[in-house]
Formats: sequence, C-alpha cells, structure tokens
Amino acid sequence: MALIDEMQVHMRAGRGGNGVVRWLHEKFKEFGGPSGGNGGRGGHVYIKGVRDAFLLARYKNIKDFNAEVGQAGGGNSKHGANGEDLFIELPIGSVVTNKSTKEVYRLDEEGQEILLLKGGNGGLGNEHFKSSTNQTPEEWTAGKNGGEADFFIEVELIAEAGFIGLPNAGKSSLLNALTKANVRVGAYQFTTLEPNLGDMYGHVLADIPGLIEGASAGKGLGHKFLRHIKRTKMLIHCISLENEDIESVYKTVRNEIESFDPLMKEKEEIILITKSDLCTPTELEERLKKIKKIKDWKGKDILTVSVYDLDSLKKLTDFLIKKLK
Ligand SMILES: Nc1nc2c(ncn2[C@@H]2O[C@H](COP(=O)(O)OP(=O)(O)OP(=O)(O)O)[C@@H](O)[C@H]2O)c(=O)[nH]1
Ligand SMILES: [Mg+2]
Repeated sequence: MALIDEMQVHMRAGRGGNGVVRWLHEKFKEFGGPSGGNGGRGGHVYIKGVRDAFLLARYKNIKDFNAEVGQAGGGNSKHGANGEDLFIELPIGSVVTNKSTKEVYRLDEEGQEILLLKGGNGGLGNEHFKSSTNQTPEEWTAGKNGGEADFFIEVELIAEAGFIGLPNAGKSSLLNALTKANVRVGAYQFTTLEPNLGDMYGHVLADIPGLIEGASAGKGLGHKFLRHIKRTKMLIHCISLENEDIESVYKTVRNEIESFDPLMKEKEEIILITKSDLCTPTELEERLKKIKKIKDWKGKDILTVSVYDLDSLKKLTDFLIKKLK
C-alpha cells in the first residue's frame, strides 16, 4: 500500500450564529419585551491522534475541512445551537504546521486531541440589549467568523526499527519476509520510492528507499525519507554480501545519515549482512572473520540473513523481538 505522508489542507472553524430581533407576543399585552436570542458558537477544529499509519490516504481527495456553523438565535429567548466541533483524525507522529502563524503541533499519542482553530462566538439577540432606558432595543449583532488557515501535515512514522542501507541491499525483501507487508522488490536500484511499514508481531518495522553517497545533498532519492526513522529505537543497517568492500559501504551510508541528523549517531544500530545464500557456508565463515574485525563495529551485534533461509529469518525475528521489548 502506498503511503501518503504529507498533505496540505485548508481548515475552517465554524462561524458563530447571528443574534436576532424578536418580540414577545403575549395575550392581552400590546407590547411584549425583546426576546431575540443569541447565536450559537461555531464549531472548533481539533486534530486527534490515531494508530493508523496509512490514514492520510483516506483524505486524498479532501482539501477543505470545515467545522459546523453556529445556529442563529430564535424567539422566546432561544439561543442558537453551537456548531459541532470537528475532530480530524491523523496518524500518531503527525506534525501539523499552521502556515499563517507558523505554529507547530505534534500528535504523539493515541487519543490525544489538540485544538487548532476556535469557532466564532455567536452574535447577541435584542434581548441582550434591554435596559432600564431602552425597553425596546432593535439592536443585534452578527456571529463572528471562526479561525481559518492553511495547514501542512507531515507524518513522521513511528516505527520501532528501521532498515537502512544502499539500494538493492535487500531491505524490502526483508520487510516482506519478516512481516506481511508485501511491498515491491526489484533487481534494480531504487525499487522503493516511498517508505513502507510492516508489523512484526506487534512491532512496527520501516523500510525506506536506498541511500547512496551524496543522498544528504539530494542525490538519488535524497534523504527526506530519513525523517521516518528519526524516532525509531533502532537502526538495522543492511549490507549485502555482494559488496566486496563491506566497510566502505557501511561508511558511505553512515555518512549520509549522520549528515542528515547528527542525533542518528546515538541510535542503537545492528549490522545485518544480507543475501548470505550467495556464499557457501565456508566462504561465509571466512568473510565473517574479516567482517568482525571492522573497527567501527566493536560491541555491535552482527547478524547474517537470507530471505531464502527460514532458519536465519527466525533467528533474526527472535533477536529483534527481544531487543525491541
Ligand atoms: N540471493 C538473494 N537475493 C536477495 C535476497 N534478498 C533480496 N534479494 C534480491 O535483491 C534484489 C533487491 O532487493 P530489494 O528488497 O528490492 O532491495 P532494497 O534494499 O529494498 O532496494 P531499494 O528499494 O532499491 O533500496 C532483488 O532482486 C531481490 O530478489 C537474499 O536474501 N538473497
Ligand atoms: Mg526497497
């Protein structure tokens, strides 16, 4: 499923209902007093966090969100009903920017509600203007406009672990093997154009497009996608055995993610050597001996996997579940 992770919309809170001019009609009384009620308040606009990373797709064809307007007042001092508040559901991890005020709101929790725009107050009916000196006021006021603005919505997926690596490292194949994601896999670079998510026994894993040297300067698909793994607990750095110089591949990708955000350095990283079926077991052992000597990898967990080797997939699953607890 394609993931829509940003959109721009216009939101408008409800206008307040107008106040009205009405008079009491009482039997046997020529002049009843003023009885025009106030208008109701317009509906507010809220955003609300829900656990559904694919939610923005639901709004694909919606560009305007409008809360209900307040009703006008009525006779017999009747106040108009308030407009219903509008709750726009957005995935947890949404960052919403008011383009006029530049205010930024973040939805971090399920069920969290944030007020973005206030509905306009209702106008006043003529009853409100009654006084000892004015028994028959004709005044009334109109309801006020509610707030409105353009908003930019961006979703930072909250996955627990994210696959990083060069194009073709086997990231999407792994996501498919470990979850039911069923995303596109291809024998060429940049098969993945948008981040994918999968659910592995209740843990969300993210597969992002491949990174190449210069990605942080916009090469390839750039690094925009890295923001999706900004909040993950763990990076799973995938390097295919097809690469002769595994260490330099590692360094290339690390350079790119660290120049994107130096905080990436602090994330736990595990090394995953992929496509282990491309070697015989003896060759693999030889290469691992060398790999384990890589200086930057001291103290790191190093695993090997092949999507064609169920045993290696099971080991990886167990390892990740234990780590992510
Ligand atoms: N032999 C072997 N081939 C694999 C394995 N995993 C993936 N491949 C192949 O490697 C190629 C790339 O796989 P993808 O999963 O699309 O790689 P990716 O890292 O997601 O690539 P990008 O989306 O371009 O970044 C495909 O032809 C896969 O069939 C594996 O364990 N063993
Ligand atoms: Mg891919």
